[in-house]
Amino acid sequence: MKTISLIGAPTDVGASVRGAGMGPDALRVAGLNEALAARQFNVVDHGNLHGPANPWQQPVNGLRHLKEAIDWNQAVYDAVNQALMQGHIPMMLGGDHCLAIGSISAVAAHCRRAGKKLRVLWFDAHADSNLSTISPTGNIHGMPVACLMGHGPQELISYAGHTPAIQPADIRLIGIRSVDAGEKKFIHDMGMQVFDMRYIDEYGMRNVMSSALADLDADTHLHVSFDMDCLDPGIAPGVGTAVLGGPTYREAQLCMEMIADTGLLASLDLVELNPALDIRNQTAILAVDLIESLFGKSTLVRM
Ligand code: EXY
Ligand code: MN
Ligand code: MN
Ligand code: MN
Repeated sequence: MKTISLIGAPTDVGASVRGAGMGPDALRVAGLNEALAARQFNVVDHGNLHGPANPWQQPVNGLRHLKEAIDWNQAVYDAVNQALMQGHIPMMLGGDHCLAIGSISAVAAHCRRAGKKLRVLWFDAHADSNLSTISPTGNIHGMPVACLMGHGPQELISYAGHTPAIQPADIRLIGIRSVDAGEKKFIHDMGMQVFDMRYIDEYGMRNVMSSALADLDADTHLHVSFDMDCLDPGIAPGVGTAVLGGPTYREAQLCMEMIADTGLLASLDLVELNPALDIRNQTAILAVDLIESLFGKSTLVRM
């Protein structure tokens, strides 16, 4: 039986809207552990990591809370690395999306050790590809993709032991609909594949996911970094940076089911859930529902 390691990372230091630090416990209250156990996984909940409090400061040199973000990401890196070493599937429960720097750096280091290929599916309303010099906010949760690609403060780009942690060809951005001008240029310069909402509208989620999952093989480590603000705020109001016009419930379910069908999912981030802005924990309940599908629960009746 496969083991899933739940790793809570209760912080919002990467954001300027407070509340994402309560995400891990909201997911537990919504029944995450029980839902995974029902999918025939051994679930080990490591509880919540510890790190610095949110000092609630203005950005310095285009970066808000850099020191705190470094410390939290180190804690996430260590915990995810340990889970991978044990052959577990790490599930990092955020927390804001800056924490994906630590978790995906650990995954990248693992892939290098194991000689595996890496595919990261980054579900988000945002491109998270800002640099301190171009960010309109200085919020580090708007920068993890750039950091993983080697563009960011030294400490945030070097957890994996090699820089950049990942290559542009390793990642697919899905659901994007809010991109700053500087990010757009960065994405084009890097040559990343982006399935933005216009693309999803025109080609349909099935085709998008077929493309995003193309060219995987048994040697591929598939990582999903799921920002809850990817979803339409009509179904997922509990996020700090909501953007209208995201995927519907069925589109999101199709994504999860198509990923499950590959049998390659090996690590996950579930981030940006903000219980302070949620309605009766509905966004956490939705997250658990989607995670069940990601781990193989299917509504499929056809044989
Ligand atoms: N692009 C904006 C910024 O850099 O401030 C918004 C980023 C929001 C990031 C959210 C979590 O994905
Ligand atoms: Mn994000
Ligand atoms: Mn973002
Ligand atoms: Mn986002």
